[in-house]
Amino acid sequence: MKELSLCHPRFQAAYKVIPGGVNSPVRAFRSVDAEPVFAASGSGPRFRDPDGVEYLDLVMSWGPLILGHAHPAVVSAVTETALKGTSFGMPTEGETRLAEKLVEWVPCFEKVRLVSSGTEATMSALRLARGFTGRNKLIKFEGCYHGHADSFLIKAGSGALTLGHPSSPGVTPGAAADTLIARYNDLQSVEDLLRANKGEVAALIVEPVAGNMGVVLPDPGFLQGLRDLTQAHGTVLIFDEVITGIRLGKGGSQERFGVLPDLATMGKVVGGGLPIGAFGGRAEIMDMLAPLGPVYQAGTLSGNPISVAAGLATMNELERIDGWKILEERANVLFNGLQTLCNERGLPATLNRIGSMGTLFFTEGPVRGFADACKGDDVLFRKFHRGLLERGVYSAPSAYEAAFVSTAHTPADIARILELAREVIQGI
Ligand code: KE4
Repeated sequence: MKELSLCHPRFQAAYKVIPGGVNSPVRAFRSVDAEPVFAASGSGPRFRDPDGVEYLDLVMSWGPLILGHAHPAVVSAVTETALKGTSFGMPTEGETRLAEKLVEWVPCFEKVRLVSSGTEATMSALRLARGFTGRNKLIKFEGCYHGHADSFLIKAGSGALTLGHPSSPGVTPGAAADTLIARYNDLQSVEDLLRANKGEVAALIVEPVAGNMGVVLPDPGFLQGLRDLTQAHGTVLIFDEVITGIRLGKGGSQERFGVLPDLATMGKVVGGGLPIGAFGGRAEIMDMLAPLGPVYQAGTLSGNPISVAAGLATMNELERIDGWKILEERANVLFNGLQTLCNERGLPATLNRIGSMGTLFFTEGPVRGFADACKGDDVLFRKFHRGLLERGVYSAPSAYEAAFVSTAHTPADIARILELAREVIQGI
């Protein structure tokens, strides 16, 4: 059993100079009454903390590490590229190659622009939709998270929800007034907002598979319903595929569910663990972007050669090994196993999953939206999280996040995780 630190000097040192000791709030372990685990090195499905303690990782940097930590193909691409320079502020051919691959893989991408984070991708896509339509308002869904730009921090998910501030102070009333909130899997709530704000809604942004209230799947017909409603109202439909892009397949959710948005945003896997974001869609809309059009968007490190190399290496390797087949097989065993263990123990538990992402909610199902997700038993969640952590399995320190399987998680690793989870669940 791992001795969890209560006030480790390394956390004290971080806490003195970094707010909360972390550079992103969801890492803070605040909702699980513990101090964050520090990482020192990673390899495959595992990482070690600075004391050399090893963990099996089910967070995988919140999604980017679909091939596992320090995959040789990614490390060599990064190393070779860095030796030739790290940034130029000029076009490079690698950016063209990554853009070409994204346009080839992602159904709605006629053109794509690379940026440095998912937040940059979503905020830029929203500005573009507003510029294209000449409208101001945005519809988002309660519990969905699209990064930390002002317009999105209204009833947001992920860390904002975890820490109890789904609507952040500092967002002006003006910004907040332009953000309308609908309920996930409730088309009527969307239609009501579109009718009440006729001709004023520039964009509707949705996680086609929600990952930030925990994993919540779209009901059959929900995404197509959004497509039809936004089409009828001249509203730009944005799929936020920062989590699902590439992870759910070459074409992400739009391919899996056969629904074509006007724009889509990506991040995480596209950079293979390096800082990246991307947004793309119909050329008619994308060509509104400077320098072609009047909608301004820019970035010193946009299309950074090293992030691009890591992303290309990741996508090429996934294609070479048919990574999605491996992910599906391994995730099936893990997620079905966890549900079975909870059922055998008689715990109220619902495991929502698609492909290699999933969330165990400690509540009776179905979990179809934000209100359901919030019914999860917090005490059970904390016991489960801590029990796994003490046994060397690192899962998300928040009930509103996803577990991610990588191609590096072998069948033996999955079996080991289930063996340890059985111990925890039997002890709850
Ligand atoms: P980033 O700016 O963190 O690269 O991406 C923002 C973002 C946008 N859209 C979706 C659907 C996202 O899930 C995210 C970021 N995800 C969170 C975890 N679910 C990042 C982890 C963190 O905030 O530290």
